[in-house]
Amino acid sequence: MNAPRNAQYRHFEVQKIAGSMGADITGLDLSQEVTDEILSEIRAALLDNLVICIRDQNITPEQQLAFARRWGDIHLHPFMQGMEEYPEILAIIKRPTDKKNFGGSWHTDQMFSPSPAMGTMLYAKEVPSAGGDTMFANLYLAYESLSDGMKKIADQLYTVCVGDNFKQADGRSRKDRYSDQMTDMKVKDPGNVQTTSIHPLVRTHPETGRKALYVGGHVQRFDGMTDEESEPLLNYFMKHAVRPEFTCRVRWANGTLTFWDNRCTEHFAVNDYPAETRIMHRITICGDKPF
Ligand SMILES: O=C(O)CCC(=O)C(=O)O
Ligand SMILES: [Fe+2]
Repeated sequence: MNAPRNAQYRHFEVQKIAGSMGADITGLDLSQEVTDEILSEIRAALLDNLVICIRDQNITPEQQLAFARRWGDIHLHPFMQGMEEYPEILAIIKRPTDKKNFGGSWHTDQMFSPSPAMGTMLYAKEVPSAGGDTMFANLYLAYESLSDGMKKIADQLYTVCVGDNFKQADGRSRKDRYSDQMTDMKVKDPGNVQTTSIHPLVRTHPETGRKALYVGGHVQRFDGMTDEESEPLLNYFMKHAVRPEFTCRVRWANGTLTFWDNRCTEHFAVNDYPAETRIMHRITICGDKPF
């Protein structure tokens, strides 16, 4: 469980940002060599806090990629075009004229893939003067707080997760929605990459062994049930998972690198900065098949 504030970390300071999850890390410089010892301490901070905000960084795309590769292979987004010079980095850009933002609903990354992203690393290049925060929810607490009766039901369910055409999108494809709403985000054809997958609703975190209620906006329905049959219970789980006491809210500054664990969290990028620009550099790390 969560460590007492700052107790076990030798290489940097860790300060929790909410009661249930999330921590700021200061005193770490990712432009310098990250030794195995430092890396294992960062891993401990991530597993304890689920979302870590490494503050005050000044790193190049190469340095961000090198740090990301320490965690595993880079996961390429099947629908989104990476940066021209760095295809493994997705520039998340919202311009003052864009009405929508990327990630503006509760979801966990690449849940539609057979092996969804283990983690996502977002590096803030340009943030609005206020707003543009990202909210997170702790899916361990979402599961652990269910009654024994509801846990038994949840334990048996599997979700059908779909990468395009989510229900909230009025049946419009990503390409259609994004091209007129997010001018600088380029959608690509996923080709033959699998973008619909079935996962257990309750997944076990491969490193901590804790169970999490693995829900997010990509879930279309429960396996073996119709959309209509799934809806009431799915709505319940979606709403329950983001109860305020399970969440934290990350306030960005230029140079913040936030790394989150998609295996036990979901997130929501808040779209509350209509006339400003926000630019992030995003790298996702490959994950395992949920069990
Ligand atoms: O821009 C953000 O704060 C998060 C966007 C998002 O959902 C993601 O990068 O996975
Ligand atoms: Fe996301």
